[in-house]
Amino acid sequence: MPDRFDLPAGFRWGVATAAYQIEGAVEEDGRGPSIWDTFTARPGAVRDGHTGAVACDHYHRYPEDIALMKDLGLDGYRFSLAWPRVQPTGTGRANPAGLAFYDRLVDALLDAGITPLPTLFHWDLPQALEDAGGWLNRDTAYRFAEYTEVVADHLGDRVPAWITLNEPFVHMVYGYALGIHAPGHALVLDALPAAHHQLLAHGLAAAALHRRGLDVLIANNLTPVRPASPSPEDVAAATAYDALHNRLFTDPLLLGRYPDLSAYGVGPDLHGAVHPGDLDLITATPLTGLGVNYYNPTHIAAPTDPGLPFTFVDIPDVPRTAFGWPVVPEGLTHLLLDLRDRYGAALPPITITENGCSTPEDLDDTFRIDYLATHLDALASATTEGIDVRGYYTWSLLDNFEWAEGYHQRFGLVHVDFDTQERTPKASYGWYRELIAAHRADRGR
Ligand code: IFM
Repeated sequence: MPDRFDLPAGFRWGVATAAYQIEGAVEEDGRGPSIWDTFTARPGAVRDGHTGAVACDHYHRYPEDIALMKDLGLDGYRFSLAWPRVQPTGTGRANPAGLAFYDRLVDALLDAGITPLPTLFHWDLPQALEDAGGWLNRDTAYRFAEYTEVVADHLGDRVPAWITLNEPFVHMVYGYALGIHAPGHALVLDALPAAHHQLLAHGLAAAALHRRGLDVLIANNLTPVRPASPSPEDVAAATAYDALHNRLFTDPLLLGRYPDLSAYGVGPDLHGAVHPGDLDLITATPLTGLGVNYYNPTHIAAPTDPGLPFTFVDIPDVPRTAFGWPVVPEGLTHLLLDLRDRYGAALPPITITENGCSTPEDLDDTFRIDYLATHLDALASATTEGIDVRGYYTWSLLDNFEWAEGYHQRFGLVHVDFDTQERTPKASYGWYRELIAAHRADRGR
């Protein structure tokens, strides 16, 4: 008997991936270098010196991967476009061979009955733009709008909905504040302009999509933040962390203002990055949907050193993924209820644009099935409380390049042998297929 969850009719089932994590072919057909090509070449930056040069070779094997998706019975496929494939230096004339790859991909998806849901930016900035300052440079937002126009003009006849950015919080913190991801800057709070310029880019791109009659989403990595204790110090620290992780990237979009960052000694113009009129630009095009990437909650206590106004606290007595991330499915229900409490009528319909876990390289896969089942149950609880959730895209279709962890963290429903590129569906793949079929049998498409 397949698992069943109380999710609405018309609920959309999908999987998610990203270009640099699966495509490979980094020097083919005129693709320009991205910040991840540069970063992975830096000794010690990525575990065991792994790079995305070949990754899952999806650039050549996409027909096989789409056949796997068709067999799963998916409604939608979330993937990202590599900006440096489309505009090798991040600006100017498009690279026809780069666009042709996405033509082939989109057409093959549509032939398989799968709706493409592309993300425009999933962290692989053209290196030439980084050389000009990357997301610390306001001009990158305008270059992003130009790139959006190029791809929307090219694919907008076949692709109805677009995600502008993936996890601008993670890109800012890991890429600009801590230096763990490309482009590798460790600027701590001086990274904040990279948050605003990404949001400005979202606003400009959203307007360009909207002018073409296309739907607009953003995929934010959100976490329910809880204080380690009811003490005023822990509560204040949790409020400060929540402002940085969640509100900084969602308040401007839904409320048209930045949250209070005074706990960080930062004013509302984020170190001068916010110009008059910017917040109007960010909110001018309402989101068709909010993409939520959920992995785990965060527990916070008062700071133990003077650097930042919070400290992370372990969540005790819960299972952990291979990455060491705590598994707390009910955190997803709490997160969605928090969003409704916070934004009320301003909250657009939600799509879970990522959720999944890394596991050891073991085809038994019970851990992943439990993870997905418990999170879908938590999602169903939120929908029965009236939260409008339209779909679920599990991360990820394939084991792939997990950024600073290289190929060590395996998130796929499908095992990839990175020596031979052989794909082997895991038990969770069969479970997900049955689940989708059962949902359709119960509720219709
Ligand atoms: O692999 C990443 C993805 O690129 C963004 N969200 C989280 C995933 C797992 O770490």
